[in-house]
Amino acid sequence: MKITTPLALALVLAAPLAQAGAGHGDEKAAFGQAGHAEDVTRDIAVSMTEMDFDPEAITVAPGETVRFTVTNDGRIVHEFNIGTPESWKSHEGEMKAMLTKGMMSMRRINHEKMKASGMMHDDANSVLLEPGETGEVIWTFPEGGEISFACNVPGHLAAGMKGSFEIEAPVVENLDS
Ligand SMILES: [Cu+2]
Repeated sequence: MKITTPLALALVLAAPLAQAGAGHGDEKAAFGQAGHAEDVTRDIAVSMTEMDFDPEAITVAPGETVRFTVTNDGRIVHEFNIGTPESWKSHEGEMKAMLTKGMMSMRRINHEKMKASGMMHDDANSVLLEPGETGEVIWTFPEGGEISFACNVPGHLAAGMKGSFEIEAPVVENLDS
C-alpha cells in the first residue's frame, strides 16, 4: 500500500487547483476584459528581463483597448499578467503546480503537458513566454480602478517583477503657439 500516500497527496494538491482554475477563466474582471483586435487604438511593446518590466508604468485612457506586444528578453520563463494582487493569489498557486508537475521549468514551457492536464494557460489577460519568445495581449481597460501587471512565475512578483497602469483621460493639447 505504498502508493496510497503519494496518490492521496496528489488529490489534495489537485483540489485547490481546480477551484483556482474555475474563476481564472472569467474574462470579464473588475480590471477589464479581453479586447478585440479591431478596437485596438494603441500598440505598446513590453520587455521582460530578470526581474523587471520595461516600461514599468503605463498610462492608458479609460476604456481604451491596447495591444501589448510582450517579449521575453531574459534568460528564464516570465509572464505578463494584467490584474490585481487578489487575482494573482490563486494564479501563483497554479504556477507553482505547473513547476512541480513538470509543465514548466525555469527555461521551458511544456505546452503538451499543460494541454494534457487541462491547464492551457491561454487566459486573455496574460502571456507566459520562454526566453526569446514574443506574445500578444489585447486588453480593454475599465473606466478606472487599481490595475497592475506582474509576473506570476513563483518568486518573481515577490522579487519586484511588477508594474502599474495609470488610467487617465488624455489631455487635449493646445496646439496654438
Ligand atoms: Cu518573471
